[in-house]
Amino acid sequence: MMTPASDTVSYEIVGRTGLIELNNPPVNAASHHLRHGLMQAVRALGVADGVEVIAIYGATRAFIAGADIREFGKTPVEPILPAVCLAIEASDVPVVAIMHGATLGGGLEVALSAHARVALPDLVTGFPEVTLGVIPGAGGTQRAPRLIGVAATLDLATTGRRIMADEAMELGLIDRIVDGPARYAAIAAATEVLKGSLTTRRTGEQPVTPDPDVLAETTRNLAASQSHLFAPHRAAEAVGLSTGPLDKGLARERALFNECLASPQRAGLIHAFFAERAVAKIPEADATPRDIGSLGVVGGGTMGSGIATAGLLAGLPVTLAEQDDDALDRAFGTISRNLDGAVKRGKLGSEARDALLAEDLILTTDLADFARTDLIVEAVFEDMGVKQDIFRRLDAVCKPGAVLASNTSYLDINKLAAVTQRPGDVLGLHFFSPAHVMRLLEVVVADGTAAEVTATGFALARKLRKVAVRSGVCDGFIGNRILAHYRKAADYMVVDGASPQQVDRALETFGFAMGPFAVSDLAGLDIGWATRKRLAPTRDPAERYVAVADRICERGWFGRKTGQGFYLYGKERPVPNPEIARIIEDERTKASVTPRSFEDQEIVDRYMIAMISEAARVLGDGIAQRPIDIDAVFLFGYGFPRFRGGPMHYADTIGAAALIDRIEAYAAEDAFFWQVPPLLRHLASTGQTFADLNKGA
Ligand code: 3H9
Repeated sequence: MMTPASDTVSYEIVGRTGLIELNNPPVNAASHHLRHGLMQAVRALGVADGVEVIAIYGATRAFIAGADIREFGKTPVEPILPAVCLAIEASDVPVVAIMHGATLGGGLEVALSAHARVALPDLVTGFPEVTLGVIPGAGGTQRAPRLIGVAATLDLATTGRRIMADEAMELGLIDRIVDGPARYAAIAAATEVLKGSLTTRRTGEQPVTPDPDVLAETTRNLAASQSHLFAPHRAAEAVGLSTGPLDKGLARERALFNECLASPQRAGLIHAFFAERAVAKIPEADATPRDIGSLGVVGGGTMGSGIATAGLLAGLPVTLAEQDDDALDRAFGTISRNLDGAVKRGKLGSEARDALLAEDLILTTDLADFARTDLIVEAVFEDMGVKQDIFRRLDAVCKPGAVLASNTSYLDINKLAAVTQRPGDVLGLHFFSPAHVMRLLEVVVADGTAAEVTATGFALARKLRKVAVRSGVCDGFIGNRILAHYRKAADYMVVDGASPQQVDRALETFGFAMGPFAVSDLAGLDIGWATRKRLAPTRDPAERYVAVADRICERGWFGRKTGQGFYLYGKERPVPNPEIARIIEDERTKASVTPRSFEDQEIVDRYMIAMISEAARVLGDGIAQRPIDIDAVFLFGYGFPRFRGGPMHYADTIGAAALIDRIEAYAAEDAFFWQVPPLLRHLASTGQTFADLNKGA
């Protein structure tokens, strides 16, 4: 009979075996009740009459997915995980851990403190702590080297790489792999221990061989490639100490873990982890999505081909339509190259690639071939008339219940829905380039979009392994609307005296994958040019306008694809285009601007505050549901530094009142651009943060 040790842990005695069952759904996070119960159970079974071996297993789909990261940043509640691990390791009755499903971070640390480890084939293990801004804090950096050596531990602990059962076995992290339900495996493993056919020993008592060369190399590599991150360096330092006495190493590991816990990067990275999951909480979550067994794409340009590639990689048969055979040939070439890239990255075998192209991809010039397709994404040129024409034609040929989506980056989905007889089936699915790689998908919900169609957009994103974020309709939706605003701040700074390279460098040092001018070159300067031309008739004359990018485009320079833009391409690495300085100089003269110098910090401040301001307006207008949705858009679609958590999370580190002070100071030079968003005023006057608006997410 099971005896409860806490509300998430129970134990029982079967013959000479003490079984401990962990049951903290969904993933057995090592929250306070689990730690407490595990400690109680180990102690109780350690002194129970006739118990000669203890086996621990999970009743959920995981052994233990790690520490409960919702507890980070709060006052720790005893027993802390290191104490639980010490108690397990010290037990005179041998303990065997059944590692299955997610056995990550603190979960692996519990298993390492056991005296033998048996895995089920579904095991996923490793030390993902650095991806959350911390390091293993319950002995992982000290015990793992005693089983798998310093080099392999350094690899796992500094990269956060997750490994499967086979690799864990090869490394020596586990003793054997067995089949069957976790409880049976626990009973079987315990029997083997009793028979002596599964050896037990204390990990902490095993010798460890120093590896100074590999330690020095890792430290050097981290300094070169991860200098902006806090945790990986501390993880390496902790692993380096594992060759000394265990107690000293454990104490130092704990101190380093606590330093990481207190760092703003930990808060940012954990916010990013939850952002990825929070975005799925939408008002339509209870609606039943329609079945998506096939995908259609209209348009075989970069975006259309990328979307088709994403569908193929997710196992969906794809039909792609273009105007003529030449365009279809080009699309086929792009999709083949995209799939080749997936083969190179090890995501796909070359035979599977050939099969996808031969069997799952249909190319057509006739929209009538979409008659049986479940969901069709239009990805043609950004022109309302052209897109409306496509929607009319799709409406005529698609089966009832088919979902009609537009990949437009800016245009009004309501106007597309209006030309069909089925506005409820129409929505925006805004992919980001390259569409088979970038994880963000904005699901744009129009006035008449049916709830189950929105739910279908989210279901498709799950299938494609993308992060879907719900957006309302406005010019540019969440991401591009905010981008259009803060991008202007970068242009203003360039005319006022900073160079594009300085702006890029300052923002890359802040943590962006690429600066805004390098991004424009990559995306193609013609894209922004087309948008500016489209919006020109509605531009307010009071708004400051910077024509530098227009002047560049007029020369036929569209960035990377033409070899020239803000930078020159073709050499090993891009170099600043000397002509740009002259164009900027002309613009300064025309606008009678006397250039001044900018500190890098001022560049970051102006750029970020412009971003936060427009984001606050997007929220205030109800285009984004919550601040955390905006964070997800920027983390997964715009190269925002993950360790900073997203623009709204970052805004909270400055505070609403301080943000308002800055905007008002900037407004002295340009009151049109720098306006305080009403939502920010509301937060300041009520003492709230953006995080408060996420409550319930
Ligand atoms: C650590 O262990 C530090 C120690 O070394 C030191 C201690 C002293 N805590 O992802 P899913 C929630 S650091 C709290 O959708 P999946 C998650 O938010 C930790 N909650 O499912 C979601 O909640 P909701 C090291 C957690 O099947 C629900 O569980 N461990 C945690 O796609 C389902 O999650 C890690 O870094 C957690 N640790 O993937 C592992 N984990 O339903 C982090 C999950 O309310 N976790 N939740 O949205 C993962 O990688 C994935 O969640 C996992 C399952 C692979 C486990």
